[in-house]
Amino acid sequence: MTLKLYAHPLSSYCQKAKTAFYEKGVTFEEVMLDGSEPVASAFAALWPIGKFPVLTDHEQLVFDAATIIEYLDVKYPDKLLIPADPAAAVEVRMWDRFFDNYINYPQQRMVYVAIGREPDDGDDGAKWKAQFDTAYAYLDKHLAGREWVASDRFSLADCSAAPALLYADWTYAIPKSFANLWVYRDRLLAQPSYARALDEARPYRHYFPLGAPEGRD
Ligand SMILES: N[C@@H](CCC(=O)N[C@@H](CS)C(=O)NCC(=O)O)C(=O)O
Repeated sequence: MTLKLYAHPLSSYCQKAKTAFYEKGVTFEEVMLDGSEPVASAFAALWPIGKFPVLTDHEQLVFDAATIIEYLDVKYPDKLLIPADPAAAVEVRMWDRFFDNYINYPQQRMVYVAIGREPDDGDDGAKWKAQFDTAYAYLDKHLAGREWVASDRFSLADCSAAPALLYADWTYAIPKSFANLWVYRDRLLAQPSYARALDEARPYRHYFPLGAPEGRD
């Protein structure tokens, strides 16, 4: 297999990348990063930054989930996840950034505080919760009358949104009053490409530090 994705199924950014592979029907080998050897040492040598997912294609290394999806679109242009039209592509990339910066970022901070990896401000995550409140409200408004977040077709931005909204809700529940957001989250969960990535993570759910709630997937 030429394409190797260094990943862990539970990781939000890995699910984002895997959704793109499944959406496009591109086969790859998942190299499991669970801390065990010899993969752990090989990965540390390959990518000392240590964040995953990382893709290798022969000698080519591609890091960052969004860039991996860009790379797939260039190499396998059959079903583009970033529209060919430059203005439409800007919209898709912009919304991809929304999920990384304003949903995944506070979500990761709350988890990292919970596991003691980052300092606890002693305010029960008030700063991050306020960011979620703002982002949820903005998204709910944006999604009115839309099927997908950034394009009339499933795109990079939806690959980003699916795991981001799964874990955001687990971390800081999305209020039921945000009906557009809930319909969109449910639509993402039902998308076969994401459903497959999510199913592959089920055996590892008990590792989610804040506890995986029942019935919210
Ligand atoms: N900007 C990176 C972020 C990747 C990232 O934060 N991955 C997490 C897993 S979801 C990770 O590597 N955590 C391990 C660590 O921080 O050491 C991307 O888009 O791929």
